Amino acid sequence: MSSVLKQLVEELKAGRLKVVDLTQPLHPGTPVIHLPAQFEASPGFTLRTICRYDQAGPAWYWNAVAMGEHTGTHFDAPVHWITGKDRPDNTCATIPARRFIGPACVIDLVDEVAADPDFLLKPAHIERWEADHGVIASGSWVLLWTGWSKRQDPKAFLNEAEDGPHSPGLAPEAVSMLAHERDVLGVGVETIGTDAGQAAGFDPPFPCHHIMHGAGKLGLASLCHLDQLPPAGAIVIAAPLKIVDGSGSPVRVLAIVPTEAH
Ligand code: 23J
Ligand code: MN
Repeated sequence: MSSVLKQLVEELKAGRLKVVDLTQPLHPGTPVIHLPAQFEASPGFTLRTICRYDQAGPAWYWNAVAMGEHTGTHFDAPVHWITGKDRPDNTCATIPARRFIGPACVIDLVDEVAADPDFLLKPAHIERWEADHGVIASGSWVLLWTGWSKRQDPKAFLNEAEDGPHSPGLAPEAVSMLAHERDVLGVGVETIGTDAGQAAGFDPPFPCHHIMHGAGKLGLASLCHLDQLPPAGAIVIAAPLKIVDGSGSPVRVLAIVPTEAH
């Protein structure tokens, strides 16, 4: 057995490594993104009980579930966006499994977002993180710790106004830097989608989707518990359902975290 894997098991058993669940509960009240009215909406989560130890099945309980692929804590595949439609291995079923695990760089934006719900990550914020923790390694997940998941009321989470939703995200220059200069695995956020609430009006529209997926990169949305991660040193595991031709999938996102780091 590999000594690293043996050590992993031992460290987990001893509690020197812990598993942090970065996933929001998935239920009929889970909010879904509201796009402008001319676009078709994505259905939220529904659960229909087939039977529960009753005449429809006396000794068993099971449900039938339905939802849009991009519901709750979910994974964005490159094929989700038109810019990523011709990339190789761009769907939930064809992305190599190796890409479902990577080191996490967690950028603390809690104060910035508390002061401005439309806060956008800029290259200078990435450089500030790198000055403290080193250059973001290729193949890393970059996670935006904004505190947004504390907004448990769907109204506050979506934060919609007359002029559209107001929630934080990334400026196009920061997305470009991460995709092209750092060659990250992808970006993960606490908000409903990887783009800022106002991103429909950016140039290009929805720059995180446009640029990231155009570069074959991945996305994670509606994460939580990022406050339990160190800025560097955790590993994130996020494997979507193997939906053939799938553009995304609800996902259980786990982080392996050293306990002494926090
Ligand atoms: C479709 C159109 C725009 C957006 C999205 C989906 C998402 O955020 C998503 O869940 O991928 S912004
Ligand atoms: Mn999505």
